[in-house]
Amino acid sequence: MHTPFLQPQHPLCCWLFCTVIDNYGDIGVSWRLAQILSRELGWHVHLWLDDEQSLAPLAPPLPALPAIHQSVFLHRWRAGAEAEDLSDTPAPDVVIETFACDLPQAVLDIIRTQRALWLNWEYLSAEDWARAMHAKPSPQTNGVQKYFWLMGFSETDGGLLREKNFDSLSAITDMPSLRRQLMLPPKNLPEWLLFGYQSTAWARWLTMWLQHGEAMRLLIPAEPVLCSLREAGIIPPNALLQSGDTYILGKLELHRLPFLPQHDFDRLLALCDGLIVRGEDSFVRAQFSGKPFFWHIYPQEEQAHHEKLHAFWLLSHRHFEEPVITAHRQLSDDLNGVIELSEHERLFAWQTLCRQQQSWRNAAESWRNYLFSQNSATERLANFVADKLK
Ligand code: TRH
Repeated sequence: MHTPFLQPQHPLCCWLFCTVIDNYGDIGVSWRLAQILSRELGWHVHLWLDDEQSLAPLAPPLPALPAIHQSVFLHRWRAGAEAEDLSDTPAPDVVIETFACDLPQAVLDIIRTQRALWLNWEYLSAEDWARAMHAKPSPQTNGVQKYFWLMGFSETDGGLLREKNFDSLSAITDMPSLRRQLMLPPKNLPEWLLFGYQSTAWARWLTMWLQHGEAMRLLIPAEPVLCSLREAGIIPPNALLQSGDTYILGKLELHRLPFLPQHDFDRLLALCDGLIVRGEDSFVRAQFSGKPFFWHIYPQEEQAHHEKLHAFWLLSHRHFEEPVITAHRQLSDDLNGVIELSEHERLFAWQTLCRQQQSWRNAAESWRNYLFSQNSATERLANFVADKLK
């Protein structure tokens, strides 16, 4: 159920700090959050980055820092050590550290003296503990409370980052030009996006698709999947090195995609018939697309990601029917190394999903509609901040 969100009398100033661990997820979530806070809530957003090069492919062309870029003020910092431009930046009403990054002492002092609202924007999880921790305060050594913000999939957690104009962001108004941007030929085959991590599972899944025997175009935007296929000897070392390259394997057409700016990413998902996504942000966007998808989850120590994977699908599978649930769960576990199916089991599960593809599509749409019936993360945040700062 949507509840209206509260607008403050004057634009709030928000300081946002991001540490890039690896890949595009940390910066991808921080950038999306910064953009929505600025464009939709009208906040003045200052984002400190420790690795601006990771933002460059998501938001080109990136100017030299400090700079205002696409309505966000960008600055440099080194986690735990120093943040540039502090004295030239208006004092914050709200400070958000994404994924528990380590703020420098000068910033901690400003939070205390300004009595800024301080949040730790955590990784997304469907697990019960995440819902229980959401919006809970944790007292810090500088005498200030820090609140946990835990995004999630229900009414009682931190919600998901979703733009008000999601429909126009994802709408394909000019298909030929989008396909040109993606260096793709005209559509004549079912197309699946493969955006995942390095894994031996890719070779097994290619074998599965070859055995299935139906023509498919596999769209591959990043190196890890290709590295895995080269290492397994499925494709030669010199295949698919450049964007736009194609490699034919039986009835499969493998296509190397260029990396798109983040505001075009939803259109790529909308163009596909099915998706394999990873990490956090692409995982959420796949859900918003309403397309059949698998989640290649970010691997954690001691296989902690297996529980996270299962917690999500347990929730989402409530919108699915048998036999799609069983086939989908088996393949998801196989892709993520929870189990290893035999060739026969894997093929059988895929064929089940193909036979039931309408049911699978309906389930994906139903899950999307359930998510869209809720307030977004930033609508919830606006209410939380209005309440805490009153
Ligand atoms: O890149 P990711 O794997 O990122 C992460 C990090 O590894 C992080 O450390 C980890 O904690 C986290 O996952 C769970 O996956 P993610 O989150 O999906 O981020 C990818 C971003 O890249 C997302 O914002 C979409 C964007 N993107 C584009 O903008 N254009 C593209 O062409 C592609 C393929 C992706």
